[in-house]
Amino acid sequence: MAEKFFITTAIPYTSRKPHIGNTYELIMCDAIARYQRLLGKDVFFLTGTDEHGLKIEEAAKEAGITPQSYVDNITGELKNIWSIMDISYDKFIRTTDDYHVKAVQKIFNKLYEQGDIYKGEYEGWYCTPCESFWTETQALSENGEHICPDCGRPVQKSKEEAYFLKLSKYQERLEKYIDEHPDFIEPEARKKEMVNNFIKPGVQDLCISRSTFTWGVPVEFDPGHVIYVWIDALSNYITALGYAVDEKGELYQKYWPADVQVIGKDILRFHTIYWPVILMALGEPLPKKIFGHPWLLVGDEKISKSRGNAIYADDLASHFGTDAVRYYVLSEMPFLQDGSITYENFIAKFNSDLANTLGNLVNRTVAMINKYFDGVIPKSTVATEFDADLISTVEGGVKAVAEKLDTFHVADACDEIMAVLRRLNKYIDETMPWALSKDEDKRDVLGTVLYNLIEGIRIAATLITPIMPGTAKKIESQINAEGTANIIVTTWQDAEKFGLEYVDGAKVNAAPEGMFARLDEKKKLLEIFGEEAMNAPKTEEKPKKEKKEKKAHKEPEYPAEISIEDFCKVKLICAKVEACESVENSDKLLKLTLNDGSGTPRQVVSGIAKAYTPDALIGKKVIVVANLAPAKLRGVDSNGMILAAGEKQADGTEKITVSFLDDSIKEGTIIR
Ligand code: ME8
Repeated sequence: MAEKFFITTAIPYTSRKPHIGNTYELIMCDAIARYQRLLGKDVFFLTGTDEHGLKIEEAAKEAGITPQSYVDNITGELKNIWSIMDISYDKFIRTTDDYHVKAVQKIFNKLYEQGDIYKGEYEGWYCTPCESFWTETQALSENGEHICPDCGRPVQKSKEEAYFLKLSKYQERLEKYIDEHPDFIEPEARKKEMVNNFIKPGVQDLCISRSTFTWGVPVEFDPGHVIYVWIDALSNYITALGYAVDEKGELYQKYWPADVQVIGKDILRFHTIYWPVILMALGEPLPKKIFGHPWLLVGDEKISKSRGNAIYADDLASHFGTDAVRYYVLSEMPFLQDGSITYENFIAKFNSDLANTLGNLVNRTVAMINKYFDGVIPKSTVATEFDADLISTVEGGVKAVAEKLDTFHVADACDEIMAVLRRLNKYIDETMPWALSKDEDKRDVLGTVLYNLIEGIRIAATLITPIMPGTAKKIESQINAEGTANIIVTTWQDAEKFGLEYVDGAKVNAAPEGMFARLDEKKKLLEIFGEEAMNAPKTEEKPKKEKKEKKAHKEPEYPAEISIEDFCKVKLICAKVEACESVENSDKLLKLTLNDGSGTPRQVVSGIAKAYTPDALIGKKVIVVANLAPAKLRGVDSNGMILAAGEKQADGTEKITVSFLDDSIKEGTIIR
C-alpha cells in the first residue's frame, strides 16, 4: 500500500477576496502535493475557508446581506481563483458546514466536561481584524497607545463572561514535545521565535468564547456564547477527516496525523501552541510538522486592500497565464525572509526564465527534430564530448530538486530546475546542431544530440510538473505527438534515469505551439495599468533636483549595520569578459558580454568607458552582482552590475577602477 501524505493549508478568512499572498500558500502546498503524488504517495490535500467571526458579521452588515450569503459569495470567488490556479485539493471544508459545526460543539463539550475548559471573566484588549485578545502588557505600545502587537491596529477594551482553555496545564508537556520532536516546527528560526517569545515566558489560559456577537458556532450548553473563531478554525484539520470526538471517520484513521501543516508566519503561535494543546487535551496525536512560510510583499509593502496595493492571482493569470504566476510566486518566495513581487520583476523573470530558458529550449529542440528528422525522435548511437557532463548535471538536478522539495525549499527547487534547463541550452551551443546538419557524416552525432535534448526536456518536464503542471502537459504534448512516444511524465522514478528508449518512430509535434513568447515590458505594463496610469507620476518618484544630486556622486546612505541575511541577498559571482564594445551615443557606457558559468551569456552595461577601452577588459575576470533587477541603459539591456572602486577626485568626478579577480577563479564562483 502506498505511503500516505496528508498536507493542509491554513483556511483563509472569508471577510474579503484572497490576495496573492493568501494564494501563494495554496500554490506552494499544491506544488508539494503534486510532487508527493509523483513520488507515488497516497496524498490527501486539505484546504477550506474560515467563515465565522465578528469581522465577517460586520462586513455582511455593511454589504446589507446575511453573513451566510456574504461567505457564500467570497467562498465562491475564492474557489474560482483556486481553480484558475490549478489547485488540486482533495477536500474543501467550510467552517459553516453542518458536520464541522457539530464536531466543534462536541470538541468543546468534551474539553469542558474533562475540566480543560472553564468559565471565567475576560478583561482585555480585542483586535477585531485579527480576532485576537491581548493582555494589558501585550497590547501596550511604547507610546502608551493600545494596539494589536500582530497588526499594529487599535484594539478595544473588552470585559465579558467567557470560557477559557487551560493552556497553562499543558505548558510543560508542550515544551517537552517540542524538545523531543526537533522537526515539529520549521523553519528552525521560527521555532526559536515561538519557544523563546511565547512558550518559555509562560503560556496563559486562552479565552475561547465570545458573547458580543452571534456569527459563530454556539456553545451547546450556553447558547449566549459562540466559540471563539480559533478553536472553530483549527478544528477543521480533523473534522474535515470525519473526526467528531466519539466518531473517528475512515479518513481520519487513515490520514491523521498530518505530515505537514503549512501556514503563514503570522499564525504560527496559534498552530504551535493552541493547536497542539487542543490535540493533547483530546488525546489525539500531534501533526508531524508545522511549517511557517514568510510573506509576500508588493515591492516592500505589506499587501493590504486599504493601502490599495492588493494584487490578485486571477488578475495576474489573465495577464501572464496560470503557470507563469505559479512559477513567479514560488520562485520569488525565500525560505525564511519575506518575498517581494513587482510587475517589472515579474516581466523580467518571465522573459529570462520562462521565455528564454524554458520556452526557447523546447521550441528549438522540437523545431530541429522536425527540420532534420521529419519529426521522428532519433536514437542515441554515438557520444559527444559534452554528453557526460550534460547527463550528470541533469541527473544531479533531479536529486537536487527532490532534496529541495522534500524540505519545502520551493524557490531553491525552482533555481535547480532552471540550472538543468540552462545546462540543456548550453549543450545546444556546445554541439551546434545546425552545423552538424550540414555534414552528412555527422548525422549520427546530430541524432544523438537531439535525442539527448529530448531526454533532458522529458526529465525537466517531470521536474516542473509540481510547479507548472499545465506547462509540463504542454511539453509532453510537444515531445510526444499524439502518444506516439512512450514518453510519460507521470512518475518521479522515470525522471531519475537519463536514457529512456523511445518506441521506433516516436514523433514530436509537427506543428508545435510556441511556449512563453517574450513580453515587451512597456506594452505589458500598458495593458495592465492603462495609458492614464502609466503617464501619471509615480508616488515614489523623487523630485528632479534629488536625481541630479545623485548624478554628482552623492554618497549612498548606508545603514550603520546590516544583518548577514541582508548581505547574503546580494549574489556576487565571478564572470569572465568574453566580449566588450562601447554603447552607441554614450561616452560613459560599455556593453560587456560575460561568461558567468551558467551557460547563457550575460549582458551587462557598465559606466566604465572613461576608464577602460573595450580591449583592455576582454579576457578579464570580474565580480558581478548577479541578482540585480534587469535594467535598460541607453536602451540596452543590462543584467547585473560589475563591481568597481569609485575614488572621489578633487573636481567632484570619480576615478573608476574595476575590481578584477585572479584568473584562476572559475566563472560562476560565488564571492562572499
Ligand atoms: O489567518 N503572503 O486567515 P487569513 C503570504 N483564517 N501569506 C500570507 C500573506 C502574504 N502577504 N498574507 C496572509 C487566517 N497570508 C485564518 C487561518 S487556520 C486554522 C485559520 C497567509 O485569510 C496567512 O499567513 O488572514 C495564512 O496562512 C493564510 O494566508 C490565510 O490568512
